[in-house]
Amino acid sequence: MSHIQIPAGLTELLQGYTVEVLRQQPPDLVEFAVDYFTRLREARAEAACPPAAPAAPAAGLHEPGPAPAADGDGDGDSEEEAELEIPIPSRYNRRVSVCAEAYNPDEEEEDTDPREQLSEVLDAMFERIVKVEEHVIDQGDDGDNFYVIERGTYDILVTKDNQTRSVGQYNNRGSFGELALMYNTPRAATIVATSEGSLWGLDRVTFRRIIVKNNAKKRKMFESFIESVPLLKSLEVSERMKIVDVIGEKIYKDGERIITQGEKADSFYIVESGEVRILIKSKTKTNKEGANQEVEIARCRKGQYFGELALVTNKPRAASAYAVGDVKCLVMDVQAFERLLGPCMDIMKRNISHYEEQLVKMFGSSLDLIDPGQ
Ligand code: 1OR
Ligand code: 1OR
Repeated sequence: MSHIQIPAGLTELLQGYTVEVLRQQPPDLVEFAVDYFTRLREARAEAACPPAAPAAPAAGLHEPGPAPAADGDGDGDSEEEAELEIPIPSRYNRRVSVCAEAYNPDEEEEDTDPREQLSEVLDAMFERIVKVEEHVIDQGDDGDNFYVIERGTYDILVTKDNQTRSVGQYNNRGSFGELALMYNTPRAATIVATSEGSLWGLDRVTFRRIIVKNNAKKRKMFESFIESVPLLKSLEVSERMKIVDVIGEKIYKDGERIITQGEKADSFYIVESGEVRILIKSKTKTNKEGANQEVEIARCRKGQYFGELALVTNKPRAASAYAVGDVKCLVMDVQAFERLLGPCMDIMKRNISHYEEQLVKMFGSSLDLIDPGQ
């Protein structure tokens, strides 16, 4: 067995150089190496003595920093930005450079079969058992792993201006720790277990190889649709691209229930294709079985959203949603909703204030509906 120790950072350093060589195909490798490592040293020197601003955490607080591929031209390569980017100083100052890991999907090898990708991910995943109060992630640290929750509850804490506050929780589902890996930023929040728990971790390298590559594909797939969604018009292009990074797509068959009135909410939906009916239970109208009948109150079509009300008001779902014909929806979890849709909150709140007016218009003053808040 060899006892030679690989110095910390060597692999990243050489990978970074190699990736840049592959990206830029320079004619003279030595010349390029001199330039590359000089740039790296300059960036590191700047990172080591940051401007007056406090240490790293603030940098990645609200939003992940500039994403390597979030250049808005949609092709996922951001040559200029990537090269100019100076790494955000981390507590340990280990990150070599942002450009070192800039990702260019166009230069990737052949597409691998999704099943192969899946088995690669599963092979790479490791279980991590956590105790109560254990910090899984500390804000400001470098990103090492991405985590999927198997079980347990976790607090999301954010420190800003020396004040730490809880900004949300994970309850036995969801995943976290993707931001630092996707955007090469320090950890944007602290994640603390509030119960015993179990997580599946995926290392940074595998995460980036598989997930970031898929994100690049997702950008190609959903970019133009996301650009067309009226709600998101007020966002910057780069903000819309971050939405593409976090969304998932769900498909529903005719009549399938997407949201159930009265249930706890954890997702937000945008109709990608097809139509969605919004139904609310009537207090007095009952069906043969004596159950409260539902009445239709709205329809959502392509580009429209639903499921925001419960997330904004922190109440159970006010109504149910059903697919009319085959429906595709883009789905976002509550954490991403809060993190990325802040700028659209005014529009959503304005529309929510119209719900009540419309309700009275539709049903007059005889509101025999089951209180949506229940
Ligand atoms: P990460 O790699 O930065 C911390 O490590 C993780 O916490 C982060 O990835 C996300 O997966 C997760 N802001 C930033 N990160 C969040 C947030 C969040 N929520 C979960 N994470 N906000 C809270 C939204 C409910 C915004 C706070 C201002
Ligand atoms: P949610 O998270 O409460 C049900 O889940 C969704 O139906 C809700 O978010 C809205 O996105 C959507 N009142 C309440 N929810 C409505 C309404 C609505 N319309 C659509 N949703 N009214 C609409 C009137 C046109 C008022 C009648 C109760």
